Amino acid sequence: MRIDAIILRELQMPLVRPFETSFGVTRNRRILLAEIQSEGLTGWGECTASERPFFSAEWTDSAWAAIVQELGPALAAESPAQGGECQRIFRQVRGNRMAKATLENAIWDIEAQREGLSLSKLIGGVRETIPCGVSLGIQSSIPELLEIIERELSAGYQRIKLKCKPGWDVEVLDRVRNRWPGISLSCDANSAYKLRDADHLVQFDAFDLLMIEQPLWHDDFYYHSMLQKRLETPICLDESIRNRRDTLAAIEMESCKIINIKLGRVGGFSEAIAVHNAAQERGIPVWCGGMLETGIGRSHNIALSSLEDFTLPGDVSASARYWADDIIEPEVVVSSAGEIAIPDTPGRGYEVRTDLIERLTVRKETIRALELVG
Ligand code: OSB
Ligand code: MG
Repeated sequence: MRIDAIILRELQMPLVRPFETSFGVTRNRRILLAEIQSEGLTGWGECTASERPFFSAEWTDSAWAAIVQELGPALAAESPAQGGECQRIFRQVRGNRMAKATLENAIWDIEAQREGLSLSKLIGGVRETIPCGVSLGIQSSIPELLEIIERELSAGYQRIKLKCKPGWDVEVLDRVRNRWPGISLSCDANSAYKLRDADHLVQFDAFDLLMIEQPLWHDDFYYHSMLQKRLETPICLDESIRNRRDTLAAIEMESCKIINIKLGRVGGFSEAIAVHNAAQERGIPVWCGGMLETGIGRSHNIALSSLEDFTLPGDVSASARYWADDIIEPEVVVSSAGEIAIPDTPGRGYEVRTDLIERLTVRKETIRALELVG
């Protein structure tokens, strides 16, 4: 498969509402999109790096540089027949997994189109719909949060995840659990606590949570294993899991009982599938996380969520929760049963609104295959 061009764009897109986590507030997204042209087909990938290096060391500008200077030229010099070849092509570049995933996922999109398969079918997906949850940012007051939860539950979402941090945790969870005794509820600390907060975190056990996500350090397994011994509530790891080996380490050490898989965080579909398989073989359920993606990243997340071990509702939700105008057509919608139907047309299954993308683009660079002399 000859790579004819890799076009990297940066789009600026305001979120419909700010999203606050324990590490800060996001109001405007800077989205990197890779458009890869190959023998008449076009594949799209989205970079899930955030605007600042707070969730991970990668951020928008580091990913841009990694793609333009290293990964794009390396890919353009090869003719990968499959998304599964990208790891070999990128192996000299350490880390930069979100940048790698941007390109690799676009190659998987092309491969699916060439095979006439939906991306879900290409990767071995077994579902026709995926169960959806929502991730709710930190709000300025508990009544405001309760109102938002009310709205999301009536829209059909199957699980509510609350961002938490010291000062926005026990009281919030208590109020929510009291108001809705039966709902599926979880929380995500994004590393806001230390092991010395274990006595405090034990209080979370009173709220019958599905899980607590990444309570401790972003790069830790050992302290999470010590904390898990003290908690009834299952720990889910997000930030810590970079690849299949991390998955094995975390499971072996009993650092978690559930894993959140994010395509960007693990470096693309190949590694995401490997993480999924490793967890499934060991009886650990997984779910698909989100990084405030546009419809392009969202469509990749939908395909990934069709794998068998994605048994828990993910953070993959409707386009309209994030964007006034999403860049795909149709936009992602969630049924009143809280499900997204997996498209069965070749590739990602959503058209790309190229006119809108062009209007939102603030930076663009074309990376071509090197001309071979002679
Ligand atoms: O930890 O899951 C996270 C958003 C940005 C960075 C980290 C996380 C999140 C979310 C949002 O929880 C999930 C989504 O709705 O896209
Ligand atoms: Mg998380």
